Amino acid sequence: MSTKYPDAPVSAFSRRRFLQGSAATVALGSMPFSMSLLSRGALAQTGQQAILSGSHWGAFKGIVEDGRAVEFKPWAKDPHPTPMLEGVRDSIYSASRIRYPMVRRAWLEQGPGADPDSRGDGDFVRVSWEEAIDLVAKEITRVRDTYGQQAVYGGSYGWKSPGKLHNCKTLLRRMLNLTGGFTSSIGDYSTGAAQVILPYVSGSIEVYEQCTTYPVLAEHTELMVYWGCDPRNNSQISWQIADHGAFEGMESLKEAGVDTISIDPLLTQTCDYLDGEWVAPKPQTDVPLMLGIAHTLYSEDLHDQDFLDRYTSGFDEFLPYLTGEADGQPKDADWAAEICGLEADTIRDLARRFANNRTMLALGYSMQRQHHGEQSTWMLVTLACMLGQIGLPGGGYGLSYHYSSGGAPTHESPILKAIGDAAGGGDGGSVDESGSDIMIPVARFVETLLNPGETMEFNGNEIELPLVKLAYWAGGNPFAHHQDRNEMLRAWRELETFIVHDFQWTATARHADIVLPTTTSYERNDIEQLGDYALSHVVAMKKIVEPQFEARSDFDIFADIADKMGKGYEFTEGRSEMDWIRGFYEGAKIEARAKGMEMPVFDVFWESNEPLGFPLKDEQKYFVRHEAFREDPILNALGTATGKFEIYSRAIAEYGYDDCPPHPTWLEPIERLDGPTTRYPLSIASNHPRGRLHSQICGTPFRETYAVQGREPCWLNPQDAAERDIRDGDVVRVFNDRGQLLAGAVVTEAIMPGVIRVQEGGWFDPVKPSEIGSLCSYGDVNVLTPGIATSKLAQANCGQTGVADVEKFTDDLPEVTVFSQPSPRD
Ligand code: PGD
Ligand code: PGD
Ligand code: 6MO
Repeated sequence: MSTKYPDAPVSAFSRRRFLQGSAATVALGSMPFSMSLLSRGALAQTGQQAILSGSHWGAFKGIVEDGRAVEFKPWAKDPHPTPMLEGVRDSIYSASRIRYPMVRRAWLEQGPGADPDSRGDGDFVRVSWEEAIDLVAKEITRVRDTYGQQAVYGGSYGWKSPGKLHNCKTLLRRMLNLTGGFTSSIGDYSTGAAQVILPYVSGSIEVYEQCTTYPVLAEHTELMVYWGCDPRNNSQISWQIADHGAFEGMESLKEAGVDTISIDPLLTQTCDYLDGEWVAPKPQTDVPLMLGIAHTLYSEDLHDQDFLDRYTSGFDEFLPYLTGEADGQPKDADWAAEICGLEADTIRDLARRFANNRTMLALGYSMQRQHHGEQSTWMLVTLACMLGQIGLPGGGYGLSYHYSSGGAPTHESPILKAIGDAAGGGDGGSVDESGSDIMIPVARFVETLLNPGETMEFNGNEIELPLVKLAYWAGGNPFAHHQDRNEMLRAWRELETFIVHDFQWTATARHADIVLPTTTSYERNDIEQLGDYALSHVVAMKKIVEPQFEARSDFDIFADIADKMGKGYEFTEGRSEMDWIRGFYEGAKIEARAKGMEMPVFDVFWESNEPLGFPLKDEQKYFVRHEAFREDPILNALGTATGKFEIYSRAIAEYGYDDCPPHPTWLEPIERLDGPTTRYPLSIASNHPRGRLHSQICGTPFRETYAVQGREPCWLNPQDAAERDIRDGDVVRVFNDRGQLLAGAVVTEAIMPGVIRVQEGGWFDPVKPSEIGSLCSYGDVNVLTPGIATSKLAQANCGQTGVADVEKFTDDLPEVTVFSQPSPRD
């Protein structure tokens, strides 16, 4: 078995557990300014500089020698730095760096839309910045004039880098808003189904809101259930600068001896760390499992009827479905066991233990990124309602324990302002002539390209899909994040122009017509907060090195494009990079003063080279989600129609969607392990990677810490490997009707039989780029996943749905070419 970090299977796997069969706050006023200046002085003697900055991976000091970043040293107070920081530094110098503005040859020589099949074949022509800016401005104008403003798509979904100024997606929308309208997107790929269903169920989106904090869990929780939830993996990163507070939180659970169960087809790092019990249901069958638990609670009178009466509505409408009175099928443990592959006794045992302990149900996002993904989130909340512990210390449910260190206590800090997208302030905004928003559900862009003019149902509304001819991406990597890559390639042919800003030659950049090289965060100045929930510090994100090659910041690029279109001043407001940063800080300083805190003047903060810390109040340290609602459900009513948790939704009933009934329901997905009509034997878990943030830093040498024969790893159980004569380290072909990829086998007991794991975010590297269905030689899992929507309610992505088969690859191994500079293929 492979033992490499960080993709090696968790260490202490034990069959016994397989049940299938201090980010100490720097208080205001005690900031070590003088110390940090001293240490910089000491470094200066060695010819080095240590420069503070921050990233999705945490705060760090960039060690610079002769103008080159030689190391990113984690901030001394980071409680659990991620080894990925090494790859983050490498992203500045990687071989996949985009060096110059480039234009696809056919587009440049023959005009927009020419030879769309040659996208991805690497035949680019270098142009000057002046020419590039001119081409972009003229092309946006041409498309708007020819087809209307909706033909420009600026939804540009995806991650980016933190920072309140250099937010490339906001800057793109700012430029497009100021110069005329565009089609935008709504929702995201992370929680697309949950964030739409939850407002009906609990009255807010919840997925990005604070959970009951760890100090409360450590004191009160008796049973912590991680359900498709692996914070030790997923909290390595954050949307803002990662604080890694979840690691301290998990440490406190371990010290307190809290019992842990992990319900997951994989033995997670969290389960391993907490020495938890591993319960492995078949993927995509959590709704039957939850129903089986709910049925046991009800039939054994373990449910909390008082809670249901006082704090919920619609249980009576759900009950006939649960008991089988409505359809003749009781959703009992025996029924559930048949579907999810666990023993019925295991299911009954889970129900009893949930009810007899102070239990926290921590749900990850993966299972709402599945066909009918709305149902699992809804059913989990229903289960928590039946247990009746919501709003009690250490009980109930939490939806962000795995994400950006949810559960790490929130500090008393001001909110930093950020640059805006100028919506409503420009010539068009993302509105059409009638004044209504043009927005498509974010995961439905391919469908939009293929079906302009058609009507789509979405969350109780009907949307007419716009005709789109130009797509503009700055931040995000759609040729990694979107599903069904081959259908996507077909749809892309409808575009006349595809413009991409990035700093690395991702598959997206390779499939673009115009590619503009941007700086990494480490080549510009910015400012950001530490921790999405903790909000414990403000961090100066200082420029560490000069821009490489001809890279420019998105801010400067968009300012020039706006200027070409007569809106340069409106874009920059006449302010420089440092003017904006200083302005955000000054805004926070005013807010802090109103809260009784004094922040240092900007120059002192900037020069200190240390994050600026804020205090933690007791009431925030010991925060209990939904406590106020529990105390007084009338005064603190939830934002739902009834003010209570809705187990039955009248609004959803009125929509009449066949794929989203008005109470949580088990609906067969299009395919799953052992599903009734499923054609392939293995379920694909496309988990979020251990050694990357999605596709980011895949293009750096850090990849070598997990790649197998230079390819993305494919985990499989020894049983499945033996049946196929596959050994650890072999190159395998993973395939289904939608596509095929090569990967390197990691044979491990840490994954249940019948399931394989190919992490999302591997760079798409088609052996024959112009051929749809071509073999991906590195291992982009989204050549295999379906592009369908979760349901008409959310229209979200189903990246965690999919089945395939695996075989040993014995042909000549094609080269992996995606990590070097593009060049024309034969
Ligand atoms: P990233 O690799 O983070 O993936 O998909 P997303 O597109 O967000 O892409 C960010 C890109 O922005 C990178 O190419 C990076 O270089 C670039 N970038 C970073 N900083 C800057 C900058 O300052 N300027 C510019 N111009 N570019 C910058 C993630 C998405 O994938 C998400 S969030 C989820 S949750 C989904 N998960 C799954 C899944 O579980 N399973 C499957 N099969 N598919 C998924 N796709 C989704
Ligand atoms: P995943 O890795 O997709 O993470 O957070 P999310 O919770 O969606 O899946 C979590 C767990 O669910 C995995 O252990 C997986 O085996 C399990 N699982 C998959 N299918 C099923 C199922 O059907 N049933 C059950 N019970 N379990 C299942 C994603 C979150 O992570 C998001 S949205 C983003 S944008 C961030 N991305 C990254 C990242 O790319 N890399 C790292 N290291 N960390 C991240 N954190 C964030
Ligand atoms: Mo996400």
